[in-house]
Amino acid sequence: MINNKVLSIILGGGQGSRLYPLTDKRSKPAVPIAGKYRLVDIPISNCINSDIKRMFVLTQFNSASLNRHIKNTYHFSFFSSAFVDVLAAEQTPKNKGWFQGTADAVRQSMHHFLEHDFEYALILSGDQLYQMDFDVMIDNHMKSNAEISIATIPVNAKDATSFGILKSDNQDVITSFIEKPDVSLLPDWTSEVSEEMKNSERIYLASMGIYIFNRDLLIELMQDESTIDFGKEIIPQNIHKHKTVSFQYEGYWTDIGNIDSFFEANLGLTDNIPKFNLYDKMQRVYTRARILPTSKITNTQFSQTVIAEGCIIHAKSIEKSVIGIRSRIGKESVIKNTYMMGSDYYESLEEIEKNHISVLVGVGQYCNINNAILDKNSRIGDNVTINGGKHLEDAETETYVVKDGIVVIKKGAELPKGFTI
Ligand code: ADQ
Ligand code: ADP
Repeated sequence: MINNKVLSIILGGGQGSRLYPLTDKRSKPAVPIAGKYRLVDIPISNCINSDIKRMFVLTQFNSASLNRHIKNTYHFSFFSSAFVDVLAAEQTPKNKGWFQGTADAVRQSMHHFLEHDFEYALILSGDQLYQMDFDVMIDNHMKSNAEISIATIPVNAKDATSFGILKSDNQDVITSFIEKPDVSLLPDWTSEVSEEMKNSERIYLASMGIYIFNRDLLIELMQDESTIDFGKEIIPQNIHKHKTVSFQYEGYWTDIGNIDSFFEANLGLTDNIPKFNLYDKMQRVYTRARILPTSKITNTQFSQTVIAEGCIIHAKSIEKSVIGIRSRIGKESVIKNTYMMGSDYYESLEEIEKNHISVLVGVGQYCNINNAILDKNSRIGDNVTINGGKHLEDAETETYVVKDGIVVIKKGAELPKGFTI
């Protein structure tokens, strides 16, 4: 029952626009992933699977879809102390209404946390794909008498510059830490890692942005208003003052903070043996039970495709794609390397007629779509071609954005018949 002593704090995203335009009309934790989930389902499910059932999600703004999702998904028994609460940045005379950074987000929400009994605060990022048992990490934190624990993972030189990199002694006590080191500094930051990691050149120990703090220490550290971020200030300033331990993890873990990594993580689910296992009985990923009908498919050739419930598909072929809930795809369309998020609703024949809707929600007939993300409720007319790839330069129009060669059709956008990208 140690987990009654743990309160989980999920950092739901800053002002940053790295996932734009997916975060244009919703807060980051509400971004749909893997066809039927939302980003926030990942840390919440990891907590539930680790028997941690008191969670706060900190977000810059309370989008309707985030609140609806949390309210409709995470129902706990009347007799349980479990909850998932969304805390949005509040405007007060002292601040302008945004969380300035991760530590500032925790500081501004501290009064909510302190209403609860807990001994350890587990601080998690909201934009990572992984399945981790926090129980083991908490146990390790207690056994090693640490005041702070950081979950760490070996990474290669290419990735090392985007993370906090650290070194630890043979007791796993962290002795030095540098946030996002310049490539020229890397030779000084290698660590002893397992043979397997060494063979794949993962010789730098990166912070996964997953922290455990003892309650009293967190209260003390949050009193210094000059600290904005955990990675930039709190961790480097405190490793020598308070026992900080590295908890090394070697399973699958990926940061999905930008369009490129988000796209790759989603399409990765179509691999023969995906690194992120949605079929694991013990590590379930929870989401809203929508009670959707089964998917109906006519004349479509599928390969390496993941498809959610409630779809109506007449496409010619779909390859290496993730097709989200309630997706509708017309005949003779060819879809490849695409994440189609699906739709929030079905349009009835009466509605289509009454509202003179010419481009229906979903993908029309004779379309050709490659290297794209189609956000929810988008309307792709007949004979549309979207050919994403490195040949395209970054761009933005009213209906779509091109980032790193990936074409992102905005939520609810309409591409007329014959449109070509
Ligand atoms: P980054 O991921 O670059 O590095 P940051 O941008 O601070 O750090 O984001 C951490 C998490 O907090 C993300 O989930 C983000 O969405 C969220 N977040 C950011 N600003 C926020 C705010 N103002 N309010 C609420 N949530 C916010 C961090 C560490 C590195 C570590 C990597 C691992 O600083 O040391 O290696 O995470 O991914
Ligand atoms: P989900 O969790 O299924 O992804 P959301 O919680 O974002 O979806 O919203 C789903 C709800 O959105 C549906 O139950 C539906 O009531 C509503 N909705 C949104 N837009 C429309 C629309 N244009 N017409 C009908 N219903 C809509």
